[in-house]
Amino acid sequence: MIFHRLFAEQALLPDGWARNVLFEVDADGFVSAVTADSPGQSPGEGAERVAGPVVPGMANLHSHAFQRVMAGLAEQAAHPDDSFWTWRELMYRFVGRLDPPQIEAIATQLYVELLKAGYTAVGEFHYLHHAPDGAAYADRAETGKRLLAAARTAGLGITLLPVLYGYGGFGGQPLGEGQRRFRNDPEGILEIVARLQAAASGDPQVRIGLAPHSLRAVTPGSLSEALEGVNALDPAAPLHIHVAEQTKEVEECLAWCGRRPVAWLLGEVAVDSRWCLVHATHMESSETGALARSGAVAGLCPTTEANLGDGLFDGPRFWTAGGAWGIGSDSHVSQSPIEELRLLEYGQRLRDRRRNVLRGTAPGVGAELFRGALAGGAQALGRPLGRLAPGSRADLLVLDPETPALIGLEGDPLLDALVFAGNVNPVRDVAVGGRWVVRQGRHTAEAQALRGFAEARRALLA
Ligand code: NGQ
Ligand code: ZN
Repeated sequence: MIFHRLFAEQALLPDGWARNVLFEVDADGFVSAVTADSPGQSPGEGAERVAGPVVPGMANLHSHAFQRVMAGLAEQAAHPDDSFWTWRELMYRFVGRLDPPQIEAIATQLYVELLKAGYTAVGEFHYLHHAPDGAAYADRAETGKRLLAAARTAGLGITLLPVLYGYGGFGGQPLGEGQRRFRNDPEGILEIVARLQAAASGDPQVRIGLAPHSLRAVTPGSLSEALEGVNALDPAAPLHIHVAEQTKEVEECLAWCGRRPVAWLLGEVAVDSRWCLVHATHMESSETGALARSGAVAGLCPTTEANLGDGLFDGPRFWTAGGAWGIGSDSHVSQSPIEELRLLEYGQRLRDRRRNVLRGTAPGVGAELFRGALAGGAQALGRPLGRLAPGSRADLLVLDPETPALIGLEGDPLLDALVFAGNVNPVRDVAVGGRWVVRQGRHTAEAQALRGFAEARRALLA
């Protein structure tokens, strides 16, 4: 049954830009048909003519939603050696104060913002499972369900990745005080996965995966036990892990096993296209090539990696090797896919003192970045996203044809301008599963979401 027909004068389809495109969307929010060069100026009856060029919605493959409430609050110099690790201490202090309704309120605000900026799906890397004293809630999946509720309220697609977090460092070191809320053994996290799968069953907007937090937070035994368990529940479940974000992690991994984190992971675990390796900042060239060949997605989070002083990904080598990649907003110092893509390229330019570094087959660098992040993001989230074709989700953006950055442009040059000059948000309307969630830059739930967020922020600052 056709639920909705949309007509766009210009749209980015899997094979390239097309004109006069008629999209048909079914009642479950999947694209059921796409017809380019649809006859005449008056398309088939009942079609809604959209106001500007249409592109697929962007995937945000890495989010810790609760960190939205502390974005911007960790920018005061405290020690001469402020670092990722001192930021993490501050983050643990915020974590200790949040209750489930606040977690939901913060996530709702974040998800509304992500939609307005052009993300239509998120990968939620969720480790804040338990009460502040470390005790499990009556429903072990309580906080995960809060995130599903926030995504539903906002209308955002979600791949929820419950996190296995068992240890405080390599070799099974005990957890610190600030990490008590994260703690699960394989059995505990698999129960959460199963409960969330049941809660999400039949919902095409939701997918459940699993995320070992990092090699710091698991042992080889707990990792393989959790992977076996999740494969029994869903053999295609997306698998995400933080890896090699900081040089200290690389040093500690070398001290523990004599190998670097990415090398260890690729050598000991069957890493394939189901996997997303988040950050993968510090790799030797052999690791970069091997990661690209594994088929896994590199989950790049440029604004957070810059904010936390991580380092720069070796883009040229990974691009040459044909690696898959996508973007995430991680700690949410930015909610804009444009800013992530731009900073990804700018970091490479600043390091290499060259221009147009992350190039693909087509000349446009912005277009290459936009397309690459659509494909890798869809892969990492394990949902049919990122392409406007039959069988995929009808998640799309209508760009504002009146925004100065885009005026007079079409096709790939429009994407170049979007990425490198889209400073005023050029996203006008957003549909997820064929339903409008943002119209003329406004989300229907934005006022309510902001009130909930303001309350949570006030409570945290009190
Ligand atoms: C996180 N964030 O899990 O929120 C981490 C910090 C850690 C980033 N890596 C904590 N950006 O890695 O131990
Ligand atoms: Zn992260």
